[in-house]
Amino acid sequence: MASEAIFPRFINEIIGHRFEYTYANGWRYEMYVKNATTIDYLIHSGMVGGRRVKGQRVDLIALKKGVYKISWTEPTGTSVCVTLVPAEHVLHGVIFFPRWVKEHPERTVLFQNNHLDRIRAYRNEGPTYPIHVVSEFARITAIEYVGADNEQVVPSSPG
Ligand code: FER
Repeated sequence: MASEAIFPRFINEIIGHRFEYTYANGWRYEMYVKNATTIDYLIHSGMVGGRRVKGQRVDLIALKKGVYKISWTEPTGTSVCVTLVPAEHVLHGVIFFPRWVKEHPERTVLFQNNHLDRIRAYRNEGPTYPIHVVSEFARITAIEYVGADNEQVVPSSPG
């Protein structure tokens, strides 16, 4: 991918970090950048508060030193694009929720890794449209370096 060729070395500066942040709408999230292609995360509050995901594949790029963009599509069909400027404790997220998640957010509030077949069945059932777009800035309230590929940062859960 062309974007990876521009600032490959800067990507190493975000890998292994855990971020806590609160969107302007009050939604509180925690994201661990596990490696160059993977995040784990917890959603503490908001429309899908209580949701937990390990091993989400993402596209991670650096626009320049200190400015990162992480984009992905969930098994739910939800797509997310988060731009982070850690040094300024700020990020911006755009979340594109399929209609079924907007109508039944509780169906996605679980430790997703234990329920992938059910989640994919919901996704395939839909409805997908109209997409519910949430575009918000967030304040980063905590940054911690915990190292790459650390499975303890976002632990598995029975739920
Ligand atoms: C984020 C915004 C949205 C994020 C995750 C999501 C880990 C995921 C939403 C969903 O799965 O419904 O900043 O960070």
